[in-house]
Amino acid sequence: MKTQKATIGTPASSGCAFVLEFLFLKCSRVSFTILPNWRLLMTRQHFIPFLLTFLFLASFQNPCFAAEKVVLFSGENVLAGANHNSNLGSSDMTLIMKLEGDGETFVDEGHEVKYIIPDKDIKDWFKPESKDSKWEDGISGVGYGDTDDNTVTRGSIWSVYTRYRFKVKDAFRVKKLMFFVDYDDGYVAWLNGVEIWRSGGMAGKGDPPKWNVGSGGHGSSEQPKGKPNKNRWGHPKIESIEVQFTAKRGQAVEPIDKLATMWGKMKAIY
Ligand SMILES: [Ca+2]
Ligand SMILES: [Ca+2]
Repeated sequence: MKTQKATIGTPASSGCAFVLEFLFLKCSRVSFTILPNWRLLMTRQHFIPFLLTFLFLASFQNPCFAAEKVVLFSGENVLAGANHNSNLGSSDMTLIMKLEGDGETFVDEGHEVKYIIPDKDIKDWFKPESKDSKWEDGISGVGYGDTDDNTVTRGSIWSVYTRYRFKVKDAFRVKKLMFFVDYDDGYVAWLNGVEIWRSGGMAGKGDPPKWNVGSGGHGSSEQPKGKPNKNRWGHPKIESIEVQFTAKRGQAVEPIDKLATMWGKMKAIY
């Protein structure tokens, strides 16, 4: 199993953060050994205004400062996955995702899912607040071929969009958030609207792919479907990453039970 560190949407792990850290360390000690001419231009009292100005300008000029952070809420969250096929003649398609925090499973094979087979681009469909009430209901994974999908779609399709709601009791207690994926042929995954990872065959890191883009070839583990199949995540074809995130209170979306209660009250009134 290949494990990597997620870098999309995590400014702290970017190269520019390293440069800033380097400048801060050097400047705060007023050593300037690497940039000796700065000693003539700057004193300690000038350092803070300089650093603030630098950060302000950099936030406009360097996209790494504008990167969105992955957030995990103490409350309702949405994991979204786009599954892309290599071509319309492909005999199989699979996307099974697992998200766990410190060993507690939030999403896995067998989890309830809303899904749609798009025939055009759907703006911001992966964002938590996007409406999915008219999408199909299913059980993860969604795909066809290889008898590894709990929800079987038709073939000859470019993509399937999937959305999974899950609750976290206390996001501040989660130290290690892990994402696992079994896929054929390509995917992009978002947590609460921010991309956390995509397969190597999916170009355009950070941008949602068009609905009819091909993914390049990649085979799944082809482990039989289950709810979940516990053998799946130990298979050598499985890829995993540790997701860097920020914990927040609140929630990405209204809880389903709250929406149902509100709808029930409205029906009772009218
Ligand atoms: Ca395929
Ligand atoms: Ca499949």
